[in-house]
Amino acid sequence: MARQNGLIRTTLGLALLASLTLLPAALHAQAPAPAAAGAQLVPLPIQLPKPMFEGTPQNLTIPNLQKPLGRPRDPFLAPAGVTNVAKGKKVTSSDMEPVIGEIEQVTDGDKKGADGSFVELGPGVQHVTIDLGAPHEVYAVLFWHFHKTPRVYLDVVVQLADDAAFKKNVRTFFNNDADNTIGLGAGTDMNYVETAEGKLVDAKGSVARYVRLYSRGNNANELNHYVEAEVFGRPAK
Ligand SMILES: [Ca+2]
Ligand SMILES: [Ca+2]
Repeated sequence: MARQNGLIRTTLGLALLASLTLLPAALHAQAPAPAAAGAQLVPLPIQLPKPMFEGTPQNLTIPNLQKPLGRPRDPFLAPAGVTNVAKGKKVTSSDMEPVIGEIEQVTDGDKKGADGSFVELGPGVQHVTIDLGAPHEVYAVLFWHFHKTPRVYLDVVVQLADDAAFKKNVRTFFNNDADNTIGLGAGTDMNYVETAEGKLVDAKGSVARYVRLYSRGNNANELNHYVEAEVFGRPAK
């Protein structure tokens, strides 16, 4: 009986803990975004590279593929003063000896997309991790795997975390690994065609020091590429 009581206490304790854990999330969901409380919202100062191809590819047989918008992406609003805080920041990777190029090219500011402008990582699942150097409020992650020709990169996942090993406070903001090949959980986001606009992922002002991007090859080959990755944010208060 004593044992049973102990079990009940433990269960109640866990239930209480769970409700306490859920509470801030529920509050956060209802509260206006931090910026909405008086701060001025302006479009992100995004600088796009020149497009390297025109039109929309029709022959891609990729499941769950997002239809191209057919016009420029809508401006993404964030507090005034938010900039690309990833430029020149340290990048590490699951493949520190790239097939082509250097890992530093992920944040070197060159996003032109021609040969020589991207780093090529080995086949299969690979990731790159950007260290912002200190905790930042992150509003958006914008990245170009490759935009010389239309391609679809597979199992794209974007995460933020408090530590370089991605153990502490890991948050996922994009995941199109529908069948959980990578093992980070099945994602519900759509596949998309790479263009000069890059892929913009809303990170909702979350505070983090580390940003990680996963992929698992693309529709043309098993290799992984990065032209550039940008993180729009500002130092956390
Ligand atoms: Ca670059
Ligand atoms: Ca998959």
